[in-house]
Amino acid sequence: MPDTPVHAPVSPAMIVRQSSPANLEFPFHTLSERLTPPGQFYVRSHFPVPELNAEEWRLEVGGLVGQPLCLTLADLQAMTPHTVTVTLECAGNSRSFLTPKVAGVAWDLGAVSTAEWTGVPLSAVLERAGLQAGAREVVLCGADRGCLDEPAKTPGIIAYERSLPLNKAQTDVLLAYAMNGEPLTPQHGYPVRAIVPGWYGMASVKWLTGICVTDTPFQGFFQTLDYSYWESVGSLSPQMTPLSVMQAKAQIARPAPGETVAAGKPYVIMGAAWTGEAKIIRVEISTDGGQTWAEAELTDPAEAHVWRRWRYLWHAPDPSGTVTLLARATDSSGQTQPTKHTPERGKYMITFPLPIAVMVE
Ligand SMILES: Nc1nc2c(c(=O)[nH]1)N[C@H]1C(S)=C(S)[C@@H](COP(=O)(O)O)O[C@H]1N2
Ligand SMILES: [Mo]
Repeated sequence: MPDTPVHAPVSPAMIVRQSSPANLEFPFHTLSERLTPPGQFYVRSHFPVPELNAEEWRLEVGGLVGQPLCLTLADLQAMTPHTVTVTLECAGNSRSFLTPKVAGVAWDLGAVSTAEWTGVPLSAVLERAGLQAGAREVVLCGADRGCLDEPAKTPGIIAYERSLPLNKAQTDVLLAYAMNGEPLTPQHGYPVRAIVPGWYGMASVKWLTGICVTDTPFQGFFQTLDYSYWESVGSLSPQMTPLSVMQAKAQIARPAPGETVAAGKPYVIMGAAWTGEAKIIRVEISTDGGQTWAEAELTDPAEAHVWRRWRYLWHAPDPSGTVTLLARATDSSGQTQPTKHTPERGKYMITFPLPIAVMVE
């Protein structure tokens, strides 16, 4: 690629969507390194940060296990550590692009971030506890609790809880106590959180204090009334299904929406693309509203569960005017982005190519 200046990040400040509880957005137009800079990883919380300290913290493992466990942080840290790089995206990321407007935090592009997580595989803890016959799901319980009026009303005070099917729980889920080599910060789940690679962020339960193995599908608030969608299955009407695996998606970081770009000059459009359990294999750019697409260059290696940054050398048109840029990702399972957001997805899984309108002057 010729020596074209890559437009530098401008404002590193987090975008405050809600101050209490904290809902903070990574300013996606500042995307630079593969790992989101410390303090810039988006924050999504439903309730206030629970007060936990490492000495008194315990992880209770129960339900359909051979031997219930009560683990300390030292117990976890004595087990073989694993480190993985994982991109988390909130299922409501890019919600501000939906028309008409829908309920929920109005995220732009920045409810997605990447970090290196260190901890103990959930499978190792389940193995230590042993599973009883009939074990089917693993419910992860957070220590945070409260009441909500939106998007639906909770039955009084509830905790943040979410379940995983046993096969996912036994595959690659991490009980993380460190983020980018440092202890978790309070906002990101100190002292221990789950990291569920390839799944939307809601599965990665923060402030983890309980693990319960069950033989029935979990039907808690954040599994049914919230963080679920209408899945079309066969000839029946759509069925309410908990959100799980991330869908393929590319986002443009630069130019930012509304940015002014020099007419007739080269500009390096750049961004990142991610998906669920497959690998990103292609990113395409359209500068004519989706009529034609050209392939972008992927600048990170193909790895599961982590975004790949990409760039595309664009020759901005002359004369001036407004141009709408689109990006579209395809993954190794053959999945590409849908052209439109469907009602079945409601206010989640917003993966149609997001229109980024820029001024060419
Ligand atoms: N205990 C608990 N875990 C939680 C949440 C929460 O509110 N409470 N929010 C979930 C959602 S919706 C997302 S997108 C991710 C966000 O993780 P982060 O704040 O570290 O970015 O945490 C998930 N885990
Ligand atoms: Mo989320």
